Amino acid sequence: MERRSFLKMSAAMGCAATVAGCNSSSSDVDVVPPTPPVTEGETMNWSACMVNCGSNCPVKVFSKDGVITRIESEFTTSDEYGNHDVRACLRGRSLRKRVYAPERLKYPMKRVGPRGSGQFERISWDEALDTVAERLQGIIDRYGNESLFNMTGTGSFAYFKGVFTMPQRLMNSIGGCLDKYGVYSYAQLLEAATYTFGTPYVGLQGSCITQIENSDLAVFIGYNPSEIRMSGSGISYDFLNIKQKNNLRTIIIDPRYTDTAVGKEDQWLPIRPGTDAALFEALAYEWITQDKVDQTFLDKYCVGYDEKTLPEGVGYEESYKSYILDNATVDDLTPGVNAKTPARAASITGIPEHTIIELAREIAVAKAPFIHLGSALNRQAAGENNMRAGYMLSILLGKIGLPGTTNGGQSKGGFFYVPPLSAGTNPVTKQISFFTYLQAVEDGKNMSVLKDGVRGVELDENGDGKLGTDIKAIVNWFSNSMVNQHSDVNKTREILKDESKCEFILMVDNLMTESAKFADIILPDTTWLEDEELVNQNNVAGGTATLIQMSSAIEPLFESRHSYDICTEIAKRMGVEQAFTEGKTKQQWLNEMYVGAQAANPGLPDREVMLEQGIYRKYLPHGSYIALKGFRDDPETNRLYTPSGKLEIYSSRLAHKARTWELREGDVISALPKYTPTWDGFDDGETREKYPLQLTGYHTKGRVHSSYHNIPWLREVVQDAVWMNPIDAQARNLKTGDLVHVFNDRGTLEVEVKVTPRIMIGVTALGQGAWSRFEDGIDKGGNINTITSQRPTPLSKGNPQHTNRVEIRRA
Ligand SMILES: Nc1nc2c(c(=O)[nH]1)N[C@H]1C(S)=C(S)[C@@H](COP(=O)(O)OP(=O)(O)OC[C@H]3O[C@@H](n4cnc5c(=O)[nH]c(N)nc54)[C@H](O)[C@@H]3O)O[C@H]1N2
Ligand SMILES: Nc1nc2c(c(=O)[nH]1)N[C@H]1C(S)=C(S)[C@@H](COP(=O)(O)OP(=O)(O)OC[C@H]3O[C@@H](n4cnc5c(=O)[nH]c(N)nc54)[C@H](O)[C@@H]3O)O[C@H]1N2
Ligand code: SF4
Ligand SMILES: [Mo]
Repeated sequence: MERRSFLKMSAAMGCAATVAGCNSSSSDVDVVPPTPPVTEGETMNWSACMVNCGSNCPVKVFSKDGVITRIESEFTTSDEYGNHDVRACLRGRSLRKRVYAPERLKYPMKRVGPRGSGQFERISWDEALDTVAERLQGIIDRYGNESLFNMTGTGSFAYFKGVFTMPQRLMNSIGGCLDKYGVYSYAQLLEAATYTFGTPYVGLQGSCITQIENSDLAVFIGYNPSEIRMSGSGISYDFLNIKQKNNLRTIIIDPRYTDTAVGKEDQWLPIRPGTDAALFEALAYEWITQDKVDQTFLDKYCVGYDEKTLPEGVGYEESYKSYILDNATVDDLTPGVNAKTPARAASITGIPEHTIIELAREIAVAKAPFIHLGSALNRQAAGENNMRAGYMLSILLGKIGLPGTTNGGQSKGGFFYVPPLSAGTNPVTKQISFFTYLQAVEDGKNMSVLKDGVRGVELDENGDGKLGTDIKAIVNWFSNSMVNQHSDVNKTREILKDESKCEFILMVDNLMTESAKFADIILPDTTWLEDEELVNQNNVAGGTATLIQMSSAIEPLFESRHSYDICTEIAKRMGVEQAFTEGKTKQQWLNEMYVGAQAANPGLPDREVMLEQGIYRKYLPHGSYIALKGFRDDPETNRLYTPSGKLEIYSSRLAHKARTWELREGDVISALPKYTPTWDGFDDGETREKYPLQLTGYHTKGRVHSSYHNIPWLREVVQDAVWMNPIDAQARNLKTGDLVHVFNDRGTLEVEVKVTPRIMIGVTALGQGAWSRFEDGIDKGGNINTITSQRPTPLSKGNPQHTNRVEIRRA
């Protein structure tokens, strides 16, 4: 995000975004900010925005008489690239509105009407905490700890009161809870990376975005940093600066002409959602038939490209090369009728054949193509195969582990380590995929390894085993995923309404969300601006690493309490206070964390100094990472964690799963990465008749998931509307601003339509995260999850939330 637009945007929102006090520092390290401008009687505290966008931007919070008066962003540097401020985006700058929102939870409450009716009554903290402890203990006594589920969301990316720490520590202290694997962001790509590169993390450790300095071609596929990594330490800022400086050629492949593209791209290739793997196969076809693949690299570093590196007993016809060419023997290289030609890809993807041929040529001649696959590709019905097929691009050309290249993983940035509060160990080993939690509420007992991807259970001679337990209680912290952010809201509501299934639901949040309405007990937590924390940006943000020492700007509002105190009180009532607190106060833990951060980051000033200074910042403190460089340099010493130690194009482990797993009709697990047509996909003839439009989701700059949706400023700045091509709109007699119904068999939502050539014909798109608001069965809040499906993906059992078909008509 460019500085000027930041200022414009904040001005539009009435923020006092002055550049006052902007004095430059001679070095790019450890900048000490000038004394902030404080008016008579006002105090200033450093705080941060801690939603899950990857940035955790610092903000200055001004207050007077215990009331927040304004929020400002960081303005302390020369602002030259590399020594630039980590400025908050439009959302962080509206934080005051979040603290004082009318939806703010004020007191503990208990449900008084039917579950989901939204009827609650104020109760005392003692009554609320006693009830929580009694209900959890009762359920543990009756069904065991494995019937508890911790629905952790991503609402607070801190290391003390944070998504991976405090609630799980409480759960572990009381004997554990049913474990889960996967996350909404990356479930399918973590699996794809595991089979290709050996560990899930490699999928999250693409090269540092600043490697584009050394690249001559950036290809962003389903990747839109200008909206999803927006801050001063966000990837889009690095991208824009380096692109401008080096005139870096950029190709964007996305059904939408995105903010990353607008006016900056060299080429935009609109593609039908869910069909990227077909495009990748056509590129492979071009490279193989024109002898552009790096055969030496494929022979030395990979398994399964051709007959030379296939596992023993596997014939050439099962190699990647044979799959692409559709030929049966090594010697006959004439492509068969099922060869993965550009003409075939054109009919699937909607990208013209000659454009695909030209794209193949351009990537092949680039010295260092930086090919970034966005996680949008993984949030699809065949997400695992989309990602594995995409990893093939860098692999086939041998453009991996070299300056200017990446491995298709999520781009990293700069990063300071903060030792988190330990969550401890979960005594329960049984795991389900996070996305199948409602199945576990309905009939967890019968969920199995081979059918549902259950892990950590005892196996029979066939390698199968049952979960043997249902979820009976759900605790929610930092999360709106129980209802709003999960697929198929109507179905979710029906299942959760039934108190005989899930018997107890606890919600700890700041706001009365759609998920909170389904709680039995609601507890109000403090907000970030009332908390003290030491936080960093997490490492999918940009090149500038930051640490922020937050301090409480105001006293906790109403009766809200910090999660540490809430957890301690619950632990006390359940007889495990010592296990949870280890006898330490909140302040002692925070002090300890600070000492740990200092040990990990020599040069970090003392805490007292940081309380004044707020930010500790450095551009690329650990240099600019190149994905898989170690492996490239020395593949023997730095073997990958795959069974072969190499990049596995052909995976024997997947071949085994393909034979043994019980899949739903149409689902595919394959040893090789393959384009697989899916339910509700472009080529799903069954639903295409009834629902002619594809609908994909995206992460909009108007909010982060459901966070910030309730800020009227942001609703004015970013229109919530379903994007539609003028040709599709004309056929339906619609114009921009018309209120429409978007529907399929799962539900109906109401939003405005935005008619724009920025989206391809036959495809529509809606920003995810709007708060559902049902009236007469129609979601007038416009939440895309009213029409998404709970059907899990084949391998990771993850969320296919970008795969949808709908019809749209005037409301
Ligand atoms: N402002 C904002 N920023 C965020 C978030 C947010 O909610 N709001 N969420 C954060 C989180 S937790 C995450 S996981 C990341 C998500 O990051 P991503 O998953 O990368 O983000 P998306 O917006 O879902 O998708 C990126 C782009 O892919 C396009 N797309 C959709 N389907 C397809 C497809 O099939 N093929 C291709 N080629 N393109 C497709 C979309 O139009 C969009 O422009 O963003 C993070 N940043
Ligand atoms: N259709 C569709 N659905 C999606 C996606 C998609 O692309 N399409 N994206 C998915 C992805 S990638 C993700 S990561 C998930 C995100 O889904 P969630 O992790 O549920 O994220 P949010 O919706 O931001 O909800 C965070 C909640 O945390 C609360 N919170 C914030 N700070 C605090 C605090 O200090 N204390 C407490 N107790 N609570 C706090 C907020 O008020 C909010 O209710 O959504 C997923 N859902
Ligand atoms: S939403 Fe992200 S980019 Fe915006 S202020 Fe918050 S942390 Fe920064
Ligand atoms: Mo995410």
